[in-house]
Amino acid sequence: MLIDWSQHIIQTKIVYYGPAMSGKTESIRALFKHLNILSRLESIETTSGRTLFFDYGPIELVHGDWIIQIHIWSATGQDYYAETRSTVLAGTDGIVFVADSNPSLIHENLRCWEELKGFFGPQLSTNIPVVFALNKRDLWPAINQFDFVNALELNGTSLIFETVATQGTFVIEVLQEMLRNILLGSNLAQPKKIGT
Ligand SMILES: Nc1nc2c(ncn2[C@@H]2O[C@H](COP(=O)(O)OP(=O)(O)OP(=O)(O)O)[C@@H](O)[C@H]2O)c(=O)[nH]1
Ligand SMILES: [Mg+2]
Repeated sequence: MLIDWSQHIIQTKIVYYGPAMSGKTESIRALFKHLNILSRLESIETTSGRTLFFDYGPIELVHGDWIIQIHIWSATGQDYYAETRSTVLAGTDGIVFVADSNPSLIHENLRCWEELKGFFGPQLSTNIPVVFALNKRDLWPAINQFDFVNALELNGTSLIFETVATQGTFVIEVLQEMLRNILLGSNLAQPKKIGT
């Protein structure tokens, strides 16, 4: 995170991470759509609409006399492009882990979580805030939070939101929680309102 104390500008980077097709791009799209800045989102996709390398878009919000510039990225979940993921993660201040709620995909979620811990070490959540978006809650069956926490061996303080990216459900709340955690670590006050 970059803090310019003279201009009162904070720059921060957030990466949406998770297994293939869990809804990372859809979550970011819902976010930018909600903020009416969808045109700012750049996606590098395959011809079939899968993320080839990343999605990227900037969000700017005002909090008091501070300007917060948030750089939002998503990594591709496809293993074919796995080596691009560490590049996208470089220098991130926070991670939104977008998990698929389908119980049959719990091993994909776990594998991806282990991969992430492999990049940052077992102390990942202590060093970098992680917010979980347990996505696709509109589909059945959907894993319950208790089983999800157990399978990934998360602790009881993990921040988990049940999202439906295609409907924009809880995607703003996920970002707010992420920002709150990033900014708390920087000793700056919490943002209360998201806007452009
Ligand atoms: N029903 C439902 N479908 C969803 C939801 N979120 C995403 N999808 C669909 O799931 C598919 C994959 O979503 P993406 O956002 O492209 O997934 P991704 O995680 O970016 O995938 P990769 O970039 O390939 O790793 C798309 O068809 C989405 O429309 C959700 O909450 N509910
Ligand atoms: Mg994607």
